[in-house]
Amino acid sequence: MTQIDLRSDTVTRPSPEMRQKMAEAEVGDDVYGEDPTVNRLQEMAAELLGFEAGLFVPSGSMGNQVAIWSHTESGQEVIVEKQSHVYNYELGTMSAFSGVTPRPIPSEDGTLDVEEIKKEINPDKYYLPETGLITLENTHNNQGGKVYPYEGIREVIDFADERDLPVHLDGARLFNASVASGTKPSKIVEGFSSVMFCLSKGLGAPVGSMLVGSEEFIEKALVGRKRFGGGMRQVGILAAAGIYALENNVERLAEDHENAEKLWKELKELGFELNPDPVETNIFFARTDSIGVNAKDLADFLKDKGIVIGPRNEREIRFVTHLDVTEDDIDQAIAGIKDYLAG
Ligand code: TLP
Repeated sequence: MTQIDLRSDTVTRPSPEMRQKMAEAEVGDDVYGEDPTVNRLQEMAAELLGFEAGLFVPSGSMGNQVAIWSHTESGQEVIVEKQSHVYNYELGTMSAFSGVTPRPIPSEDGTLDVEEIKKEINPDKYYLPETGLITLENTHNNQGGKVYPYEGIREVIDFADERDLPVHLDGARLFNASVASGTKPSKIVEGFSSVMFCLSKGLGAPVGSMLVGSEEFIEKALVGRKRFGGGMRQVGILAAAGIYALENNVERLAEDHENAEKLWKELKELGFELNPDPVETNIFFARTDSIGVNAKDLADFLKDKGIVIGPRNEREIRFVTHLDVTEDDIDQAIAGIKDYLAG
């Protein structure tokens, strides 16, 4: 039975057309910088976002962590939003591998208030840790795919410029933010010191993320990637999937957003408490205790119908749409949830 998988946009499978491009890819040893397909993808990503250079990395986590390693020195602090992926789901790697401490700032909606950032930067005293980097996340996973407002980004970047601080963007779902807001990706990322975005989420590639920045930054990141065990060889077969994804799967993210909205509206009518309200991109969270439903029981019920959802605990489910979920699949998921509630 084919499954309707609403757990994450990481579950997408490469399409026959993408596989064809992968099979035909020209390859070489990328540790020697000799894989023409990887080189093409790196140039393409850099150009698309308005940066000097790009680097293909195996995962989003590695991209973020290589960026942190490249921007900071051991003993420094990194300002992060408290619900961010770099802080919560990357296993303390910034401390383990880069020797830096995260300085988390809580927020209502995943965006950082510049006044709060100011408070978290230590005065210039030799016995206090120095801030080495600020990271932002757009769209924000733990806030249900919320788009970081453009003005909010500018405020953080202007402040960081004044203090001569680098700012890294975890843009795992940058293209979702771009499509939802109608803002070019290169405009969203203007002024950042580095950006990571994922090819293997909504864009539908099987593996891989990109890091972009200045030439100097990417030279350093190349060392970091090798040190973290991410130097890859004839990896053009994966880069070809990334090129295909960038050429074919960006604009269609709008369909994922429409599907998420359809599901969101139905669940709202059924009485689920939803975050964000309204839904902005391809992710949202549904509180099931608001209607007396156990999220895990609902997940078990739907699984038997070939619908896979991701309860975080007994009270909350994350729903994510992506290119392997059609409008018809959404209708089936809604029907399944209604069946559960009726029974
Ligand atoms: N997110 C995954 C899980 O790790 C939670 C998902 O299913 O959403 N930044 C952001 C904002 C992410 O959401 C993720 C992955 C990453 C970085 C890391 O990417 P990978 O999984 O490629 O290391």
